[in-house]
Amino acid sequence: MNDKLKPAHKLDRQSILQDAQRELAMPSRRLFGKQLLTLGGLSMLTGCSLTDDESVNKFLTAVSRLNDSAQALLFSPTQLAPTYTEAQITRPFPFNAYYGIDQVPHVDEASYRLQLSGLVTGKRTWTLPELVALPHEEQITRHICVEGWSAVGRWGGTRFGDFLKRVGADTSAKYVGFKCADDYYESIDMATALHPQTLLAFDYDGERLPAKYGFPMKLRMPTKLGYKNPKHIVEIFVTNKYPGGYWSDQGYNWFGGS
Ligand SMILES: Nc1nc2c(c(=O)[nH]1)N[C@H]1C(S)=C(S)[C@@H](COP(=O)(O)O)O[C@H]1N2
Ligand SMILES: [Mo]
Repeated sequence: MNDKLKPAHKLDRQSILQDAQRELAMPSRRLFGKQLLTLGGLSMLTGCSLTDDESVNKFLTAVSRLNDSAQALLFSPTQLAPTYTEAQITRPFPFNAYYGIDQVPHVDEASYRLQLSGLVTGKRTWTLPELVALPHEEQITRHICVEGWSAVGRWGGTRFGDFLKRVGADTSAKYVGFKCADDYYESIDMATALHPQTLLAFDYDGERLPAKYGFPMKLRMPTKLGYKNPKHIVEIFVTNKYPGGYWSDQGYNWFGGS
């Protein structure tokens, strides 16, 4: 990771440092935040998979000893998260949200329009059929939730970086933010937005995303923890002003790498 120091890396380091500073202001979150920052970074680096509580705990212990600068070095936007086989998919895949499954928002497909705003030249709206017709990819990856579970799932959709370029997003901007059909909101660094495994996902396991997993679309990032992956996206914006997120505004680590 020392050989490809692109501007995107520098941006990420800034985000990481910003995070670290935010955490210093929240002593109760200090250790927790550090753990979140590099759990997956370390697993990718060592090529180990986090398959059970014991391996996760070992990683957490190791990670908590690292200082912030070492953590910043662990993240690489060009490093790929592990992928899995069909047979490894967790069935049934868990549902999670800040509310119960009976309160999942139901978005009407016919009237649905995705809004784009901020530093984007193509400010038109998109219908779901138009989005689904974009070049398609599938991924089988592990979703890791800070609540202590992880699960392997299969998502299909279009590469988010390609979509951003298609709509004329300023990819030198710092952040991409998301507004959702529930009260959820999230934002990510541009390097992660452009990561090849970051998908604007319309499908789960070969079928259109069911409501519980984020209909009509979610952002799927195997390089980020579960809460960084917004479901029920209704608006995407590009900005240089830190937008925060539903959980990070309550003290969770913003970078949220898995
Ligand atoms: N809109 C929205 N997106 C969300 C959430 C939410 O409550 N609302 N919860 C997050 C959290 S904490 C997790 S673990 C995953 C759960 O996704 P799943 O239901 O597909 O497992 O969605 C994330 N994205
Ligand atoms: Mo989560």
